[in-house]
Amino acid sequence: MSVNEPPSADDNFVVAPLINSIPIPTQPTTRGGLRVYKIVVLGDGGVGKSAVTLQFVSHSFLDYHDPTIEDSYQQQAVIDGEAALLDILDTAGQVEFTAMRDQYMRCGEGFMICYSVTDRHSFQEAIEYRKLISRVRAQEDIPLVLVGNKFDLQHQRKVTTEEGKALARQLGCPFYETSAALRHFVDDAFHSLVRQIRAKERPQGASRKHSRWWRLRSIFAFVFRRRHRHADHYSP
Ligand SMILES: Nc1nc2c(ncn2[C@@H]2O[C@H](COP(=O)(O)OP(=O)(O)O)[C@@H](O)[C@H]2O)c(=O)[nH]1
Ligand SMILES: [Mg+2]
Repeated sequence: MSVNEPPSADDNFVVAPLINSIPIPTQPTTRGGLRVYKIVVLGDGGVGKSAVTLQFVSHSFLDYHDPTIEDSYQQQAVIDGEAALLDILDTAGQVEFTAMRDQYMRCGEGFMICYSVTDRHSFQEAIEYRKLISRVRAQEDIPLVLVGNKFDLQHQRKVTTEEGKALARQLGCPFYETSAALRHFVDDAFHSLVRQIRAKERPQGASRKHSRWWRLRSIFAFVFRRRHRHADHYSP
């Protein structure tokens, strides 16, 4: 994983006041003409963070994924007619605060907080992950989505849909019950984050739609990148 690498030269950085001296990117990153959206997937171990991420990027469901592996994945998508490159960090480990976690919390533009509908403790911990984000990005309006995964396991359900909705209301974010196994609502959850990041960037009162030329250009970049795909990594 490359979250500890120094910022790339073409990024524009300022020093975060008061919190500490790790720089926060101030300008959106682009790669190969595509806007890069840095997404961080958080949640207790075993809730399906890796399964949801891998379903999104590779359309496959793995029965087992090493729970200690923390890695990043890139996936291109056209969302609302606009191409995007999602740079997704699938985290591993506990909610405890570490220097490395602090760093990617600073660099993430959108956060997916996952729990499993079959595991009440993971649901209770979701709020702790929200606090973890607030600890680093206290003053910011952070794009966030709450995901209750494993909704295919109805007979093992311990958290109701209503409880999930109520927590999402409390957190002020969209809510999806997903199934990584069935690939239900996985795209919706990631796309929702990209939409929130875009909405945040759009100047107040600006038109929702880009010009036809801009959209064509972004889709062209999408197709071009597909052909010339190379291994990139999550970079702050
Ligand atoms: N039935 C079902 N099992 C799932 C789902 N998502 C993950 N799992 C299983 O739950 C276990 C933990 O998933 P994993 O992605 O490794 O969890 P992580 O520790 O949060 O990354 C694995 O055995 C997965 O196959 C789901 O939506 N439905
Ligand atoms: Mg995992």
